Amino acid sequence: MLGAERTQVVIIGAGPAGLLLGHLLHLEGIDTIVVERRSQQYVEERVRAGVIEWGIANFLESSGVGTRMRAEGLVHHGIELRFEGVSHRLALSELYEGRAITVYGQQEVVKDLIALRQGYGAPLRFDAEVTSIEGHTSDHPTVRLTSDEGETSITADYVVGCDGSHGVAVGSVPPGYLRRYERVYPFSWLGILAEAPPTTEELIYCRHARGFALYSMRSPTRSRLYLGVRPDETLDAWPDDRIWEELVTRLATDHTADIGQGPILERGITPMRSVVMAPMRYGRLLLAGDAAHIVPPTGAKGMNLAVADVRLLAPALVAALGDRDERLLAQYSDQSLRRVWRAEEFSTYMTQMLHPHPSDDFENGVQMARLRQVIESESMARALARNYVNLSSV
Ligand code: FAS
Ligand code: PHB
Repeated sequence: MLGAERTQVVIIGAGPAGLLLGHLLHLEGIDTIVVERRSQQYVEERVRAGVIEWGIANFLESSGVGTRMRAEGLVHHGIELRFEGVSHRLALSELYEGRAITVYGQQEVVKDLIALRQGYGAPLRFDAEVTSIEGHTSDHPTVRLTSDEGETSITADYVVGCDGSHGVAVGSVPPGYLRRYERVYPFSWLGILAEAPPTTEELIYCRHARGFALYSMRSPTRSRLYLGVRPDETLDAWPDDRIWEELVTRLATDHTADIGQGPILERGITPMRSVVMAPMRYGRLLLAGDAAHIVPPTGAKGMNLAVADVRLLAPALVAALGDRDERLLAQYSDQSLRRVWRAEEFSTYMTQMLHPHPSDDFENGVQMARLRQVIESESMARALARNYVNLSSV
C-alpha cells in the first residue's frame, strides 16, 4: 500500500472533460491530480468525435489549447444532407451569423491537452484506476486507486467524475440520489478511419433506405466514415469490402465522385443511446462529460458538451476553493442540465430524421417529412444550423 496523498481536486479520467478541467484549474493555481486507468498511448489513439462547434473552438483557443487545432483543423461552412439520391447543401455559415464548425479529431484535442499538462508537470497518472470513492458528503472525500505500484488513496476538497459512460463515479453514489434517464435507439454506428483522401469538401449526412451513412474526415488524406447498422451487429460480419460496398451504395447519387477508398486504420461499433444523470453532483462529487450524459453522435455534440460542462465547472470550483463561495457550484448541475437536454433533443431529432426505422413505417413517413422541411423551409434550416454550429455555447 503506497502512502495516502492530498490535493484540492481529484479528476477521474483523462478524456476531453478531465484533461480540460485539469488545465483550467491549473491556470487558476488550483492543485489537481488527474487519474486515468488506460495508458497514454491508448487514450491518444482512441478515435472518437470529430466536429468542434464554433463557440467551443473559440473557448479552446482562449484557454491556450487551440494552436494546432487552428493550424490543422478543417474549417467547414456547410454540410450536405443526402436522401433519395439527391444532395442538399446546408450553408451553415450563411444560415447562422457567418459561423463555422472545425473538423479536428477528439484524439488530437486530447494529445494537445496531455502535452500541455506534461509540459507544466501537473500530476497526470496513466494506468491508474480509481476503484472507489468515499466521503462524498464530508469536507474531504477520498478516492482509492490501484496501479502497478499498488494501492493508494488521495484525499481532496472535491472529486470530479470525468470518467465517461462506464466509469466509477456514478456507481459510487448511494442509490436514490441520482436519477438516470435513458433511451436506446434500434441501431448502432459502425465507424472506420481510413487512409483515403476524402472526395467531399464537407460532411455528408445520408439517409438511405438501407440505412444511415456519414462521410466525414480527419485531414486531406484521412477519411472518417460511418454506417448505421443493426444493434446486434459485430465487426466480424463486416469485412473491408462489405463496408466499402455499403458506403458506396448508400452515398451514391447520380452525379457524385466515388468515395476515396484505402486501408482501414481503425474500426469500431458504437451503440446509439441517450443517457442523462441528474443531478450532476452528490455532495463534493461532481460529474462532467459522458459520466453525466451520453448523446447519439448524429448531432456531433458529445465532446462539445463535455467542454461546455467544464467551462462552467472550473470557475465554480475556483470560487468554492478560493473564496469558500459555493454559489456557482450550487448552480452547476441545473445550468448544465438545461444545455444537456437541449443537446439530447437536437441529437434525437438528427438521429431519428436520418436513420430509417427498422419496423415503424409511420415513423419513417414522419421523419421524411421532417427532412424535407429542412431543405424547403429557411426557418427550419436556420434552426438546424444554429444547433449544429453552436448549441453548446448558447
Ligand atoms: P471519455 O469517455 O472521453 O473519457 C473518460 C475517461 O475516463 C476514459 O479515458 C476512461 O478510460 C477513464 N476512466 C473511466 N473509468 C475510470 C476509472 N475508474 N479510473 C480512472 N479512469 C477512468 N462523440 C461525437 O461527438 N462524435 C462521435 O463520432 C463520437 N464517437 C464516439 C465513439 C465511441 C466508441 C464512444 C465511446 C464515444 C463517442 N463519442 C462521439 C462521444 C465522445 O466523443 C464523448 O462525448 C467524449 O469522449 C466525452 O469526453 P469525456 O467526458 O472526457 O469522456
Ligand atoms: C466525426 O467526424 O467523427 C463525426 C462527425 C459528425 C458526427 C459524428 C462524428 O455527427
